[in-house]
Amino acid sequence: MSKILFVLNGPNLNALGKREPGIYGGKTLADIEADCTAAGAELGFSVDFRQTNHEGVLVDWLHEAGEKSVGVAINAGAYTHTSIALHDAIRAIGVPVVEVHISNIHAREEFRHKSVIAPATKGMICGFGPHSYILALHALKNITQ
Ligand code: CA2
Repeated sequence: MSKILFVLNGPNLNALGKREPGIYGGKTLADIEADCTAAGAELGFSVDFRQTNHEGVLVDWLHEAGEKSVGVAINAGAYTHTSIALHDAIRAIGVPVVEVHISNIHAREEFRHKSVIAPATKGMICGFGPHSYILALHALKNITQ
């Protein structure tokens, strides 16, 4: 049976492909899920892909990932910039977490430059559009070998 990777998505990512294509591209979250499922299978992983608009649900899913998965890719959306609860949850679990962003957060508004979860993660991939997710899966393959 394949090892499981969780790919977790935070607030407003369910709107991808419907607005702001100039920043986030034209793919929907369902398109990104299909790409992650296919790339994960090639890397030998089963991908559990989820989205929520609620901070506490992301905390619960991180804890679940700590029990059921070998690693996590997370795009925490705007909670990236605010959530000490997510920082603590990432620290609390024993599996590696890779932070993902579609846009280059450092090239945008100043309030997006700081990620409060980044110090708790193995690393961050940002700025490559939806391909950032695929790069994160490759990073997780590399660090979970
Ligand atoms: O670049 C990323 O992946 C972000 O995590 C996306 C978040 C943003 O708050 C972060 O700073 C960077 C936004 C999620 C999607 O928001 C949308 C807004 C309008 C239309 C479609 C999506």
